[in-house]
Amino acid sequence: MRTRSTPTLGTAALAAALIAAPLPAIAAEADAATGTLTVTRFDDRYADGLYDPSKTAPSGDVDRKNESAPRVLAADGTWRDASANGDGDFVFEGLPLGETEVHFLFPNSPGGEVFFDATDAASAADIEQLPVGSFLGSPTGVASVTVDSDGESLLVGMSALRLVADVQFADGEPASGLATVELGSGDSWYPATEYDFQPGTYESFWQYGYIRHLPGDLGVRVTPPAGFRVASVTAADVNELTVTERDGAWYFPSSEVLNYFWNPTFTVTLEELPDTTRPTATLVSPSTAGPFSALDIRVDATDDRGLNRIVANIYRDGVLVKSTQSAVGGATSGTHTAAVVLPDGAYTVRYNAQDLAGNISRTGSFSVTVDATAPTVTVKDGVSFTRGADGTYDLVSFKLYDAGKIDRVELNGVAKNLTNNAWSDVNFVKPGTFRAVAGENTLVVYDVAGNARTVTFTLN
Ligand SMILES: [Ca+2]
Ligand SMILES: [Ca+2]
Ligand SMILES: [Ca+2]
Ligand SMILES: [Ca+2]
Repeated sequence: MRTRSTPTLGTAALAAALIAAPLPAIAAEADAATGTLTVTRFDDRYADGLYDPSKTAPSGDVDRKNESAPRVLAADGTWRDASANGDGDFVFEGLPLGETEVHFLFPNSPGGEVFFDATDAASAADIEQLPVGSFLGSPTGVASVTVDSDGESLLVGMSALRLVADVQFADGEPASGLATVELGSGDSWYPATEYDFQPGTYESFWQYGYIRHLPGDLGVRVTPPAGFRVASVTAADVNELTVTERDGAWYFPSSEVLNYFWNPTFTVTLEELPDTTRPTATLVSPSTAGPFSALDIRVDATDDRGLNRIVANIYRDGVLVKSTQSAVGGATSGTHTAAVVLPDGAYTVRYNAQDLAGNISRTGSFSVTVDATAPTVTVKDGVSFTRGADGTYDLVSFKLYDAGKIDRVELNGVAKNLTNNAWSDVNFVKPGTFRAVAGENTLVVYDVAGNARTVTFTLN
């Protein structure tokens, strides 16, 4: 809690004020028309921008007239002085007509308070902040009044409200380094800067220190970082304050603030925007239709926020025969692999990925063939093809068969590529042809899927 200090008017300034007193020559002009200006100033302790001592602030305080004398710069360029009368008002009589300035020295100068013109105001929306002027070098709030012979009255209030915004993420972590946090009062928004010593806490400053706010609706608005939105805004001092939203900003009425020099705090909570972007899933393997002796499945996936799982399901004739998946645990990229053994046949691999929000990627589909059966090799009959029997031959020919197609053979380690066909042949093998040798020979027959059948035989 602070106490209000007296105006910072030093001895030298007082002396200067006396020297600047009205000049007798001007005051004595015989028929000059003059006017009277009555000034009332008040501390807006029930902070509604109006002078109404019948209303009580949460602290128990009420509006109170302030008897620190304003200084009047009359239309003739002279400074005028008046003491508070019995009602606590200042009556300046005999003022020359015309534009007149009324200066209010800051109790905690400069800028420790804000002055506002509440003359004829029906609500805080009608008050107007006084610009900063100067009385003998000291900053003042300065009101301008046109004095006429009917007399004028001026009602000026003083407030010292501060405003702070604590901005945090939903997990309570401070939202540090935000580009745009603004605190508002009157018709103004003030960019707020973050305290070095308190991350996530923002306040508005001007050349004289903290911005002091006009009574009325006190507001905050925040531009959340990309991917976030404002989840909630609350405000409190020692009590919870009533916050309402309009036009993307949040306000509470200053009349709820404990006292007119208090420092209420907004708490702005940011949350991540919902994840509406689905993952992408890519089939890395198989990359051809096969046939494969076994399926090596690999699906890679990515998501903007985090993956839950990657799935690859295998169908045969539209019926699910095998389901495989990997949990990813929230990483933004992941890989699912599965080695699947299946009966021979034609299959469809259907694959996708799901993110943590439940969005599912486009489901990909890929057709493959499984062939886990090795080729069959039979010795051909007929004397022109084969001479000999039971694994020992002068000449031998082989008939090769594979439903998934014969690809190639190796005879004694030497490869011979064959046109890929279900049926194929290796004919007229005898020592000296096709690397065949007298004695033991080894024939390995491969199908397209890589399955191999090995046959050993002896040539005479
Ligand atoms: Ca008030
Ligand atoms: Ca997503
Ligand atoms: Ca086969
Ligand atoms: Ca081939």
